[in-house]
Amino acid sequence: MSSKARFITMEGTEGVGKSTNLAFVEQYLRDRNIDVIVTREPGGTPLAEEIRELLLKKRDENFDPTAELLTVFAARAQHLNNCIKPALAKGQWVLCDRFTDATYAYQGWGRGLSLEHICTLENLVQETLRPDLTLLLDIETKVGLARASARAELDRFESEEVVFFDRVRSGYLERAKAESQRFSVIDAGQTLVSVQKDIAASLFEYLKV
Ligand code: Z5A
Repeated sequence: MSSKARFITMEGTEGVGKSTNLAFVEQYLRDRNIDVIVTREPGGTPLAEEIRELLLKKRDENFDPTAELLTVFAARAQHLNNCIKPALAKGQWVLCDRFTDATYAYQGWGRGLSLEHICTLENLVQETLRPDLTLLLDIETKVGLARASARAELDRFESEEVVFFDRVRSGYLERAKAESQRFSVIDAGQTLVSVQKDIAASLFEYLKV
């Protein structure tokens, strides 16, 4: 395994079990003496967390989709330059709960914004930085929503219709197909034990390289 610090992201739709499995991935890496920081998007720095609150808060005024897209990338610029890049430069691995694949999936496929515009913003904000590995937890929309509905209060995204999440899921799967080297797609509809067995197998293969 090369000593280069890696940037790993975890993605998926509602109720897919990202939070649960992020902790599993962190422990898997730490058990192998990998110095890893765990962060998330939107958020990851105090200012970016404030922007996250803006994005998730339900309000009477419609959040214009283009304004939403620019706000997501504003948070990302802050997070990248103040957290992710400095950590990677110090040799720390970065495990991030969602990143730009979420923007393609939610703002692109979900809201119907131009994928070319998203690509332009991606290049502007990230320059050449892209995740090295993306674990995509995939679940049938209705099963995921049933799991997520157990949560106390739904935020602005969680209040969307089933068809919205179907589009988001399709977007993620399209991206995984187009970049199969970077993505590992995990069937998140299985029991937690089986999901984590598949994640461990995927990480094992990845760490061999
Ligand atoms: N967003 C965006 O639009 N554009 C962007 O560029 C970015 C984000 C970066 C916040 O994200 C919102 O931001 C997100 C998209 C938007 N909105 N949505 N929706 P977030 O990641 O913070 O929000 P989240 O999707 O709600 O993530 P989460 O908190 O990690 O939830 P989760 O994936 O559902 O994970 P969980 O809490 O671990 O699991 C849910 C429940 O299922 C829980 O009770 C678990 O115990 C249970 N669970 C987990 N695994 C299993 C299995 N295998 N079997 C049975 N039950 C299970």
